[in-house]
Amino acid sequence: MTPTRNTKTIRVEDGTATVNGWVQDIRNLGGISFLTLRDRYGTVQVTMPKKKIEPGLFDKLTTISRESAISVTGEVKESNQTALGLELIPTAAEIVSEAGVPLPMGVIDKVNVEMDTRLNHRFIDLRKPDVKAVFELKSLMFELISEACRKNGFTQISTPKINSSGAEGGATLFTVDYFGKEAYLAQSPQLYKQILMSSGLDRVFEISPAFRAENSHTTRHVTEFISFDGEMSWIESQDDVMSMVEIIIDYVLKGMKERGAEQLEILGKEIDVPALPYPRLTYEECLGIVRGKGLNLKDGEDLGTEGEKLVGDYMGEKGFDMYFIYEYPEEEKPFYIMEKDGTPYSYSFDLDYKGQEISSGGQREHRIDKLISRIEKKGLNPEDLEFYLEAFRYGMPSHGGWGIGTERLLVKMLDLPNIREAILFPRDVTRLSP
Ligand code: AMO
Repeated sequence: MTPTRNTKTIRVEDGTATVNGWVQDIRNLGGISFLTLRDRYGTVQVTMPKKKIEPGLFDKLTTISRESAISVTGEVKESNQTALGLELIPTAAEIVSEAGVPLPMGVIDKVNVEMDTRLNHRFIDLRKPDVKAVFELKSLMFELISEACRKNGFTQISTPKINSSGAEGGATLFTVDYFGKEAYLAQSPQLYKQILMSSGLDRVFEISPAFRAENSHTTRHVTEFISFDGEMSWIESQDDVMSMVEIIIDYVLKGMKERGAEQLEILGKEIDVPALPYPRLTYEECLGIVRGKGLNLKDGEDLGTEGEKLVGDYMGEKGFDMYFIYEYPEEEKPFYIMEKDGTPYSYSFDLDYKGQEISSGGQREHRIDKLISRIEKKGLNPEDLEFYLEAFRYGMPSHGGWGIGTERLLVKMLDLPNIREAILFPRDVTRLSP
């Protein structure tokens, strides 16, 4: 039987082989025609000298529309004219599914297609090797995150995405009608990963969708993203959390560089792996930096996109792409973050990568009385969070954790211009389909 090969596994020694793929291009030069067959890994040239190919087969393969899905069987011959060093002389072909004409957008044409058009026809956009490469790299990133977590004793968890309360503030909650009751899509696994700290599963991680009703039309906000969350018990301070985050990020970046080399080459990108430990700046220090660059933020004010970018420029000039900003004003941070007693600050941090926040985290308030005061201070009703608070009443260890926006991490790693480039089917204020 003829072996089925792809453009990565096909060899001259195969003698004959079947290759499945899409018709990328056909060139008819009179006596000879060439069909470029593309699959997941690359392309192979199907060479058709008119005199040597059975006429019905020749006609079939030279008139088929571009991007049709076909299966070609033929002799594998050495060739010094092709990148693979071989070509396929067809003996049989099956048209698995013919592509309509015209195509909604081109695959290899060198015209700039609007992002909206690309997203509307994402399956065809993904036929472009560089678009596909991003998602192969995203898959590798998830593999590396899981590996790094397991190596450090973290257990993978899954927590509910339809909930009775939010955790990250009311403004970005999506409401769902849950059999007549009001429910919310999870903004993060925050409350559940913390509850689990009281269970003895003392290091947990989750990679899951997070939903934010974020009415922002920017290149870094979407309404559904994949969050990588971690939570760990028995910490002495938030330093323990920052150290863990940097160990994991370092593992991921090194792994991407090594194991993603082929895809990175398709993209023409290199990943720089910042040295450990990542610099740590206090929020106060950052205020000084941005003020020095002309942005007059008040004490306690959020650094915002502009401030983050200015700190990024400052750190970039010093050769640092990745750095922590810690001890934010407690007013800026959610109720679950521990206050730095006697100061307006908190045990919280962000990890910024090339001038953009990719992660937030911190030490949590595990003392029930203080936690309840913080909930009230934020204008929330502790009764609505009773399912969460109960876990703090029967022996809750000190703990802390982080949430990383995986697409933001990937965007910065690959210098992509828009978060939508890192999401197969993005959801934003105006997009709900495909
Ligand atoms: P935070 O709300 O800062 O923290 O979110 C964590 C990280 O998630 C990413 N992110 C987003 N990515 C794309 N689009 C959005 N709309 C969006 N919103 C957030 C960012 C951000 O740094 N529970 C805490 C984390 C913790 O303390 O453990 C939380 O969710 O990269």
